[in-house]
Amino acid sequence: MPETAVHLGSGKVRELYALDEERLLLVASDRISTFDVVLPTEIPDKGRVLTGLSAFWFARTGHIVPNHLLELRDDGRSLVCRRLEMLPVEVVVRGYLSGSGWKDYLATGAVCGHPLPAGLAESARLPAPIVTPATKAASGHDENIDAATASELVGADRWAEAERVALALYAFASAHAEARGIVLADTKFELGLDQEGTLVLGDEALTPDSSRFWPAATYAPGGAQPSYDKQYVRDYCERLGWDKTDPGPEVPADVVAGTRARYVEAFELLTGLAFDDYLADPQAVLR
Ligand code: Q0Z
Repeated sequence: MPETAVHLGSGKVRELYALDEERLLLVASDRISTFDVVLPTEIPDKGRVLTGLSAFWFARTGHIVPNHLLELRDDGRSLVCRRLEMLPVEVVVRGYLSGSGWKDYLATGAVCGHPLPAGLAESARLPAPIVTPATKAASGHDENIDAATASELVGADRWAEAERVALALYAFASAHAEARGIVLADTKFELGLDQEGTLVLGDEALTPDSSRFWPAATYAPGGAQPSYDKQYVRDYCERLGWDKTDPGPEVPADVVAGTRARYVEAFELLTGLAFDDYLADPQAVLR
């Protein structure tokens, strides 16, 4: 009997379906967003790269926290997942000073209530990684909150557990990435509870869409860092002089090819697997 999937929602670049009461299907498209706008041009296999990377990390971090992965489908772009009760707080771990963290630091000398030494440069490595919770605001954008607010939202003990798990995941993944030439500057985890009330890692994890990946070879604090994956697209958009409002521009074939190559390179460096081998047999990433 074929399964019927009920569409539950769309993210900017992903689709979510219900398979039954207990199982969801997460499908990663080849859509790409930049400056918060989804572009009309797709990056071939981008969804497979992100799905393969998520599955790779889920298969290797079960000793830190259980996760929602039940099955990686043979299309290489969809994950069958356990349905969780997601926490209303996103758990961001930052090892470097970038994005909203850098803005917060400039304004207050702290990031989401974590006091930091004076005189840090943009993109500087932090003395130690910090957890900065966020909530999905009504605008759809993430809104940074402090730890006290996160504790109120999920309970102090649960928040302490989420922080501990997120820091352990970041320590594991950032060491793996840095040894392979990729700086994992920061990353966002989405955690949920299973039917027994156990904390479980959900959504996508440690992908370039949920993280900042920087090339280690050119890392230089003192300014913004190029993105490992999206820099060609961003540079093209800047050269065009697009005003960064919807709709975004079509992207030419050479920029698409260069961007696809960067996604594939990140996949191959992090997994140690040839991307063609993933396409031929996605399950290879789980072994
Ligand atoms: C993930 C999202 C997407 C739109 C809900 N295991 C889970 N249990 C319950 N809920 C979720 C998950 Cl992963 C869940 N999202 C984010 C993903 C499209 C929104 F592909 N929303």
